[in-house]
Amino acid sequence: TDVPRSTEDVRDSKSSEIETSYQGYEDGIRNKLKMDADDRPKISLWGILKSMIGKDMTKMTLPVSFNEPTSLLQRVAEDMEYTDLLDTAADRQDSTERMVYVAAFAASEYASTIGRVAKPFNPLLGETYEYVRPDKGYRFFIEQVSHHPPIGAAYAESPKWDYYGESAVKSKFYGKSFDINPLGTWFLRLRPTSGGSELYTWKKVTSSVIGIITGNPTVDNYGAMEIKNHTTGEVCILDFKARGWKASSAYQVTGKVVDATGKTRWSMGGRWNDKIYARLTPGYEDTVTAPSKTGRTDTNQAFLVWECHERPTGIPFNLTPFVLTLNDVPGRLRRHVAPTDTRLRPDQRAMEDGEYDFAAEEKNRVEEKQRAARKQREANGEEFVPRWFKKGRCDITGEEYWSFSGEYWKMRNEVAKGGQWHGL
Ligand code: CLR
Repeated sequence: TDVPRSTEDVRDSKSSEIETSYQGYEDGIRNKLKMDADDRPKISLWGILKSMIGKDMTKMTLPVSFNEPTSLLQRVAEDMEYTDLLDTAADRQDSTERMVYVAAFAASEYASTIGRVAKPFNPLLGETYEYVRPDKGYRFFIEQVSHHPPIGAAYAESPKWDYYGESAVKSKFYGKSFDINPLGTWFLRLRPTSGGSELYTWKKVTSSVIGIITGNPTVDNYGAMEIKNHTTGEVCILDFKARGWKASSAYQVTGKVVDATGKTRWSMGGRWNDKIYARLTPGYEDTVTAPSKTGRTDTNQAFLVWECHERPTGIPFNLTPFVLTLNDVPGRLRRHVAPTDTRLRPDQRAMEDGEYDFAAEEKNRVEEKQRAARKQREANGEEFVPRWFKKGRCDITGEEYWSFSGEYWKMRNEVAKGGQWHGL
């Protein structure tokens, strides 16, 4: 029989499980790439793309110099840059205040899209990527579970929360803009300090490359994001304004947190490339009692919820300091990651080291190998089965999702003791 466990017990057992995955990460994070500047040939995007109007990204063959040395799996791991917002959310007493921090987390990942007009490497079927941060107390894992259409299934966990979902995008080049529509739902299981657990869901907004024809390509993110707390019935609506003709609308985001009875409790606003603030709706001051550690004193004053990390210029490919930690493979880590890990891809490594011709050659080679494997599967009448995720249905929202058993981390522990990766 299942004895209901206290939030504290769940947090404790999560914490000791996650700690077993710290092996290999003892050397800390890197703060630079091997090369100091990328000297990719500057080619006009429009010159290459003009013949591809109407196509989606999977049907475009572009020179490797349009790539950046990340994979789409690692672009999903970029969501992890501001997980401290989730830790803070869990510590807040009031559920509408928790929502403010969860919403800021959902918006925070867009800051790093600026200046990144480049194609991430397309993950191979069955490719995996793990990222563990002992200093932050979380572990992240993702597997490419489908190639056509490309789908990644991700699962991140920490004592105070689990964050999981499907990364699948529909893209289309319209000539004027190149639009990327994320389709999957993201789930957040929060374990508040005050007890119990809450389920939040949301979908990501549209990313778009604009200014292609004028030779000034820029990434914009726009659309409405609805973040639902299924446990309390509270909702946050965030509206990312499309960059219009006026410079003043660039990066703007506004929003509100609405309680289960439809009353607005918080208004939110700011810029997704910089800062996001929240202000309590007058009349609800008494509901939020816990003193906020963000320095908010007067409840009627807007307070800073999130601030973008510094963005030093001059990092190759316009990467951010967080992103450049993702593809690092320090000596001690190499023997811990699965043989399918992105960090071991020779083409992406070559790109990172500025060896563009070799990157192109290797990219061709691994993609050919993947094509041959698919033909072989078809000939045998077999279908690809994801190794670490299974399709399930969320019993709260009724939606399909990718369920993760945690087996990846268990096998990783076995490998550390001298075992072998198997079933890959
Ligand atoms: C946006 C946030 C989502 C995950 C995600 C998936 C696809 C990414 C997109 C993000 C950002 C923009 C992106 C896109 C794939 C291609 C596109 C990187 C990270 C770039 C800007 C397109 C470049 C155009 C080429 C023709 C050079 O959670």
